[in-house]
Amino acid sequence: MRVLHSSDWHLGKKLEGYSRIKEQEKFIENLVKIADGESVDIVLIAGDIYDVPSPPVEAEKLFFKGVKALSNNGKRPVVIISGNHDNPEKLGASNPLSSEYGIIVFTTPFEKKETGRYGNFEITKSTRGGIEIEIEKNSEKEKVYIYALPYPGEKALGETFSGTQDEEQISYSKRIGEILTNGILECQREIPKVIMTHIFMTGSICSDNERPIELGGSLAVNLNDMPEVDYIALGHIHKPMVYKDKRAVYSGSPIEYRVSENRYKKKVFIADIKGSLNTEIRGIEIDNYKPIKKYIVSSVEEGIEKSKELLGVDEWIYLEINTHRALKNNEVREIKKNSNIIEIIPNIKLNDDLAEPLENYNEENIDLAFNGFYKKKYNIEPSKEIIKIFQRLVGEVE
Ligand SMILES: [Mn+2]
Repeated sequence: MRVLHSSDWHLGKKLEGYSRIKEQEKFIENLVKIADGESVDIVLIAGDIYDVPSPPVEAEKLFFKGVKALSNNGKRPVVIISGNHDNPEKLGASNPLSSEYGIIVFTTPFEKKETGRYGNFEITKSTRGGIEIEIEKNSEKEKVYIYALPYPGEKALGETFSGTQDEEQISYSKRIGEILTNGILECQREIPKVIMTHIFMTGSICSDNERPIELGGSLAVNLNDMPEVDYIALGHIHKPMVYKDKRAVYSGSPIEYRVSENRYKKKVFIADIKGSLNTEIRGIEIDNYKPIKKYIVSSVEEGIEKSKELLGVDEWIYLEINTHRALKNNEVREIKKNSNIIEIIPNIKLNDDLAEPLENYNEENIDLAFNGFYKKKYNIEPSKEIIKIFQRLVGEVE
């Protein structure tokens, strides 16, 4: 049985206010091609479908269109869980319609699904949080048990964890391990078993030497507390990661959502599940439709040059400018003629030692004093707007 695993789509997510929907559309198109081209039997999407609880309409449209295409009109089961970014009720609202297409959305922990026909396949058995799916492949029937645990935060679980930070951490990890182990034990048949959940997991990675970044304050689950199953489809971390020993995989987000994510390739994963813990896992690299780049230049002039040089280059650009003075409005406008420059980061090295304390001046010449102070500090005359703001602050104009 061949499973396609993706997560953390964050549909509707913006970058510095700029929409990413076009890139997200391209990804979904690509994903459908992969599902068809690889003759995938089941698609798993492990949470954070949307970026915010009330996503924009274009994001919802893309989701509906995308999962319908992935389901191949009900021939291919698509199983979805909610992540910490999703509004569970909103995500599940389409269930009565989507189940006709074989799209199954788990929104809260321990949800029990109805057995029966979904699209062109059947849920032959269901438990609290688990489903046994029967599909037909090459005129033979195959079964898989999927235990789905949507984002198990304290609120969703209806449980709180207390004690010292370490104790809290340990009891959370043990509890999630217990829920997953019990969930898997509910299926007593000798069929492949799959877990999908949206958690922050810690543990060693065998495919490379990198370890997941520690997220301050987040409750994490230790890999050792996870049960042995044929595949664990994880969501939450944006970097693809494979925990070989436990056949646990973070597919990661499909497109770069921050400049820090541009150091590695984005992926989706294919798992060939043969049963008895024999699973072949491989990542498929996703095209980078519009990379996020950061350029650092050493003067305002060089910044303007760079902006011209990058005109028409399809990248999201952060331009960091090392300078001894503030940028003038016309310079900002010049740079922003390149609409791909989404943020200018002026790194101003101020002449702090030159600045005299403002209290040396009296009220009569305070404008003059401000002018002098600003000039010394930023090496340019303050603009009219800046003077106006200053005057408003000292209460001279309304
Ligand atoms: Mn998440």
